[in-house]
Amino acid sequence: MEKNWWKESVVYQIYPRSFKDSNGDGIGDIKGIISKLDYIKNLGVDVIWLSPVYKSPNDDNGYDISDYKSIMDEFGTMEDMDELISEMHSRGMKLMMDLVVNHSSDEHHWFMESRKSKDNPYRDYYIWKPGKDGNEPNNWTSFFSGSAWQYDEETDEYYLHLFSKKQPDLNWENPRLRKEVYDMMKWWLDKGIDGFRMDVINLISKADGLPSTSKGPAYDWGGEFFMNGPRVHQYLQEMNREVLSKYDMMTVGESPGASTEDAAKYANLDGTELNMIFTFEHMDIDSGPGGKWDVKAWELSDLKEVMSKWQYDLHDKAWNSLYLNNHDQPRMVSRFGNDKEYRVVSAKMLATFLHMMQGTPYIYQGEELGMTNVQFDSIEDYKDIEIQNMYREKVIENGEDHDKVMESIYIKGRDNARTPIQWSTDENAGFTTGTPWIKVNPNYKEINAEQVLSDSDSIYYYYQKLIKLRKEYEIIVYGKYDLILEDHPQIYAYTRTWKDEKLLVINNFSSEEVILPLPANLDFHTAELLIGNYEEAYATSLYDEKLKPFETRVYLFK
Ligand code: ISL
Ligand code: CA
Repeated sequence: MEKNWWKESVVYQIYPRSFKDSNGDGIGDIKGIISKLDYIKNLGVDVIWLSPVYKSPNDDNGYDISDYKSIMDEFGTMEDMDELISEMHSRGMKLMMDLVVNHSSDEHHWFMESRKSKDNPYRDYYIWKPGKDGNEPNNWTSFFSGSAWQYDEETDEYYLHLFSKKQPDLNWENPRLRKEVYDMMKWWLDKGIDGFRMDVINLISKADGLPSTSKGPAYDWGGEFFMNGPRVHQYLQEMNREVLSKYDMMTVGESPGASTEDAAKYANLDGTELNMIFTFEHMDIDSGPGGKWDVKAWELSDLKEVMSKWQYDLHDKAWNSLYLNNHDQPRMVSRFGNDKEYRVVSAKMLATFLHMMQGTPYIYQGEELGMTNVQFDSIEDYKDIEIQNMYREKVIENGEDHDKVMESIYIKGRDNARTPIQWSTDENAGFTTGTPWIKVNPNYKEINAEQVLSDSDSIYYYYQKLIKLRKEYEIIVYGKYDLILEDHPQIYAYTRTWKDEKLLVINNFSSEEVILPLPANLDFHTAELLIGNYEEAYATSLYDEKLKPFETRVYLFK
């Protein structure tokens, strides 16, 4: 397999609004990030993915961009941005920016022009349609509840918005729009950034004629008509020829609804499209047929099946990204581990479980502290547009039970990931001297950066060790994955194989002690314990066949 720096890297994601406030206005900013670069660098990460910092009215916290070439006032200035780039580069870190080009803000000047008249030169930058029999052009719902269409009086037509009505979808069929996007990308790359994380990039090509689903006229999820649409590969290959291939850079495409067959094209090893994509399949194992808010308990067997499928199907064909949480997902320790008694050990186990797979690992800010989900009493305390729209639709418009909906928000809401980073035991967790834009998780006195930095056995230092191992052992990056103990109800174990080496990764996903059935085909006399989350494991041997609650161990066989 070809070696590439982006396969060997570890990425740290920053959601700037919640990271660190430098001026007391309660909103994280670029200067705040700069003040914490050493903290990130010391983890050993190579790349920072920065969620959007562009000019934005913040309907969706910066994922609604009104000017791609300037910086949001709350976050700072273009000078701050240039300083961030050079401070990162001087520390040997690379910067991956967020590219949000499935849609823009309705306050972008392209859209303000576009809505003026049907013959405006910018009209075709967006997707406009006349209504059908007094209704929307089709029955699609948006990701953020309600119709995906908004009526505009000015020209008596509707525009498409797969997300909020302040996020009109850009029309990728228009070659002028595509060229504008490519030029903007080059402008940032020429400034010195090192890559792009591409927001919902697999939604950019919509099916011809924008048909309603079979459920029509009732509103319905129209994903089949815009996820992995007819010309998406054509556009990405064009983007690759025009932009990506001209730079030594890294790309990851966020791709809800992409299968491993789709991924084999998007992230093919020939490099004609992207380096890797973010899959959502493992994020769906705790959703019922009703979608995200139809919460159900997840099963280890489902996690094994999904993760293994991506490992096997992409092997030698494409490259995986590895993540268990981000700014849109609940905190991983609350979702897949145990955020009470076993918070620290289970956070370390999950980290090991993920980082030892084949792919590029992503750490979401606060993960290295073992930050947890949050429960606000009042719906008013939630800031996320997805949560607010869903609550309004379900409880206020459809009379669903308030408590039940709040419970689903506690488990799945995006604001779980967006509470301010807990830096210290100071007021507001040291995030701001003012009033934070969203409430701080009340557990900050116990869970914070000050604490992990002063405890050599902390989650932070465990990540440092994990990342260091990745730099030492090629097998961790390139080894082939194989699932073992497939039917075990508590243990998720797998091997990696590279040249004549083998890695054995054992994870107990339960809060009970479990007997470890040792695989007979491995010669344990030659095994070396590379990392584990219980001190005792180092004193004993693999023959000590009991695994403690959430225990993880990684053995190397030579
Ligand atoms: O957050 C989700 C789970 O409910 C997803 O549906 C999410 O909206 C989807 O993955 C797209 O996410 C990306 O684009 C959105 C933005 O709100 C998210 O923050 C971003 O990651 C629109 O730009
Ligand atoms: Ca600020």
